[in-house]
Amino acid sequence: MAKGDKQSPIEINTKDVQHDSSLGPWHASYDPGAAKTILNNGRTCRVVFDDMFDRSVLRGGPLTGAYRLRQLHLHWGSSDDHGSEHVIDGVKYAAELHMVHWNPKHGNFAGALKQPDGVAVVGIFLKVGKNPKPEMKRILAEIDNIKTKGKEAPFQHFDPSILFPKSRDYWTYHGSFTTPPCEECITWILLREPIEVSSDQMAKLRTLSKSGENEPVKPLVDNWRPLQPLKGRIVRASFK
Ligand code: SG7
Ligand code: ZN
Repeated sequence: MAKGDKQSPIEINTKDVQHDSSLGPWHASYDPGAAKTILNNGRTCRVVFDDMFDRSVLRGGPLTGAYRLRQLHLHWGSSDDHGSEHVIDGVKYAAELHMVHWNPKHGNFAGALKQPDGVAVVGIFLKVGKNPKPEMKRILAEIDNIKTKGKEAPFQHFDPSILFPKSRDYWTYHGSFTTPPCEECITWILLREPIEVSSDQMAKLRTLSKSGENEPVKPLVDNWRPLQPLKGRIVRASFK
């Protein structure tokens, strides 16, 4: 599937994007009680949510119906000048946060992966700046508890909507997961406005290890997939 026609990530060239006035606003309605654990799987740092019923959902925008929040995770680089998966007009951000939701009309997550409208991922860019978002602190405070591959810690009473930037403007296109087998089941919703983090916060993320507890430390960095060809796809924007 990784060689398909709808792969992610892509570079967004803002001059080629089509404004679509039919694209409405998106709404997240998240239950802080749905957060369960945070873990290091050797490839990323992930927060997992209870998705047994419609507790935390995303609606609107390019989507039909409600999609359930399953997990969020991050991609980052070995230094502040790269790390995001999507690239905007040649600009790479220090990191990219992905909130992964699935369409419950397909029964379960595994079923949703097989459908073109199965999954919706909200992507938020993290930019290094002077006014870091305090909301990232909760996640970063747990890094020391999940240093090595396979470590997991409780992560409860967390509303991930605190991580959204002020503006709800977004770009949207149809693409894939960025890890094998790269199923082409994702409606990407990429937020135009990045959130700010500090260089120290980025450094903290890079202290995670992709090796296990009793193995030599291998820094978990550069967990982003390279850009994939657009192959005629049109990226739409919710804004002018
Ligand atoms: C991260 O990104 C993990 C994966 C995720 C993958 O490596 O969060 O999740 C698990 C359960 O390992 O893959 C199927 C899936 O969610 C790709 O997600 S992404 O396309 O949003 N980057
Ligand atoms: Zn991702």
